[in-house]
Amino acid sequence: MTRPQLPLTRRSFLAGSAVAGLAAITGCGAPAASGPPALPLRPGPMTLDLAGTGARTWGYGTVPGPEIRLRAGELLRVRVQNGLPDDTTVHWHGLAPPNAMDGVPGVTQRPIAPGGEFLYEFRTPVPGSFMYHAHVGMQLDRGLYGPLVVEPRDEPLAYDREHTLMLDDWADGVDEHRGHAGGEPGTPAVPDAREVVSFGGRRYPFLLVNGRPPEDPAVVEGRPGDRLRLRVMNVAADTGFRFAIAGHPLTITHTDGMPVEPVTVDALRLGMGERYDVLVDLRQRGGTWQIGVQPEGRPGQGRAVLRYTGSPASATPPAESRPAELDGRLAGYDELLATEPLPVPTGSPDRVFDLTLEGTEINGQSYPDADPLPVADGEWVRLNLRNTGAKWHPMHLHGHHFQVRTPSGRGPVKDTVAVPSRGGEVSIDFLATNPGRWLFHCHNHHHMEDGMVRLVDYGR
Ligand SMILES: [Cu+2]
Repeated sequence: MTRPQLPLTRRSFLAGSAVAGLAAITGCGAPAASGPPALPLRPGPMTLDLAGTGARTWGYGTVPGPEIRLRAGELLRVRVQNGLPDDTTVHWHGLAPPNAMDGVPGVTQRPIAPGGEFLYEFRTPVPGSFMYHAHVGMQLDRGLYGPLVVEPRDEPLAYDREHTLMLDDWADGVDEHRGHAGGEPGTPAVPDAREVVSFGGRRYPFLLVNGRPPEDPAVVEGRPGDRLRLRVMNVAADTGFRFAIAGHPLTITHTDGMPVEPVTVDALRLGMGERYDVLVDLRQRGGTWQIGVQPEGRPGQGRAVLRYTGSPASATPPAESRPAELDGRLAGYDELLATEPLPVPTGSPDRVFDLTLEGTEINGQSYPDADPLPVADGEWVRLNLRNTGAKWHPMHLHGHHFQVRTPSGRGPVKDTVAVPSRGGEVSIDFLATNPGRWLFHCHNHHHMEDGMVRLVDYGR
């Protein structure tokens, strides 16, 4: 997709907002009077080629969908033209748009009917690595997702090339006995179940990187001496991933798009909805190196490959080759230090909610039969999350960034946080500065469909 280029005056921004409000009310995406041309996004039925196996699915033309790339402060204008035989919406995961643009059917907008259109239009002041995806039922478990990158006005990092890698578990449109992800639900990867990190239990026959199975891997290319920036995003429904590159350490610079002090690790762990930006120095002389993508808590492996320019295709590692780095050093949230912490005041928060995650219930309730979490504009809000169940839950807050509370006092700023199982606790703070009704939910889509959702509600 092309990048909208027009810097807007304040006047045209306000005009655009008025149009956006109209679109939200009418649900028909009225054409804007000004601003850059809207990018078309056309969800519809399609076939995804999985190394020769055709998978009938729904997507935005390709899987992942087209990259949307803007510069900080620009106006995102996307006209969704629904070619699906079902209602749809688009959610901008990690961005904090006005509430009416958040893409949650029945909460922030009427769903877009088959054949209908909707114009999403809002400013994107905060740079980072984000995703867009459908937010109706289990549509995201198909191919209805894509990357969204907001570049800073002045890039502080130096690198030669960048690549985005979207990690996914896949079952749509394929015979479930095909594929090579392997393993039945509950098959322990290690003997002691207490040690298993599992974000879900369903069987997904394929593990994909950028829509490609291990037999036909995505290729990341660079020259010796290059520094790569990788934007690694977990868009799976039910699978947490471990990510590592054979022979190449990873330097984390951002989590969920927000900057942290650089820390070098062997591997990443990503719950569903989480993203990490890493820098990778190509210090080998050449060759083709396995990028291992291993599901947490179950067998199988997805992969991509890192190919030094000029290396022969015959040098590609076998699909099942497993980088030893997958067992190497990870960085926990405690080790990540925000370089731009939230401006939380001193003292204590205005509101504290203690939320116990039990199975797929939150404090014994399942959405929509669940109490909203009331907040008021300007408040400092704390969520204390405790997970008594056996699955890790990646909890995602719409419309806000939050700060993970860690001993350093400078924990990472994120929008999705993985709460460990069996008594795991995570505490997060956010500033209620974006009025509306916002979902707070588990990003395991099956858990979300089961009602593992609350509304953060500013009231009226
Ligand atoms: Cu969950």
